[in-house]
Amino acid sequence: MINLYFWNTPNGYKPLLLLEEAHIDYQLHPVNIGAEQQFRSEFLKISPNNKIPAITDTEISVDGRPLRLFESGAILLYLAEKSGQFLNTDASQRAETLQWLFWQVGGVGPIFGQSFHFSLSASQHIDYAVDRFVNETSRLLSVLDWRLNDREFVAGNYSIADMALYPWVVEHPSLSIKINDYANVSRWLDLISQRPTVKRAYQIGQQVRAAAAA
Ligand SMILES: N[C@@H](CCC(=O)N[C@@H](CS)C(=O)NCC(=O)O)C(=O)O
Repeated sequence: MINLYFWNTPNGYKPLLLLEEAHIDYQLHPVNIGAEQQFRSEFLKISPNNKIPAITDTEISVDGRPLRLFESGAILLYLAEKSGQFLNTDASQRAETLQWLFWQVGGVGPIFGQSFHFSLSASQHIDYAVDRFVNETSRLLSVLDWRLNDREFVAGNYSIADMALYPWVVEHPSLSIKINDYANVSRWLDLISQRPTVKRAYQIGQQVRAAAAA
């Protein structure tokens, strides 16, 4: 069984989308990062970088303990290989999927993250920082829009590359970005948001947040 250490943030949703979609047996463990639970010693043993998401796999023993993994890209890759789903085994399609997965973890995640930070939560408003990160976010959306021009999903069928990108891109309303300028991205967002497993993952995330607030 997989234990998922989760909070309802874009990075948290990535493995939840895959666990739901692949019907993998899992148990969810909320880690309220707003309440600094990511710094608890038990969690740091699993995720020494003090960030969600993280997983353990009780079916795989490493040094006598369940396998522990942090970093959302590594988790997606591990779970896709474990389940044999959402990562094409054909060498060229697999490479393309991983290319877009790495593009997300190395580019979209950090840049969107800084855009949200400087637009919404920084203690001071810094025009330079907002412009720099929102402009780069727009450029990344143009790249995604180009990629989606002649295809439904980022690489072949719905894959871990889409699952990595969707939770970040779907947060666009918080930024001063006009998503209608990216018609292919808009279509892709609509398509993914209609998947029952995606709806379910977001319901679970909202329930986790609501339970913590109660
Ligand atoms: N590169 C990491 C980033 C994870 C990350 O930034 N997680 C955030 C939530 S989206 C977090 O746990 N922040 C808590 C903290 O920094 O203390 C990944 O892809 O898993």
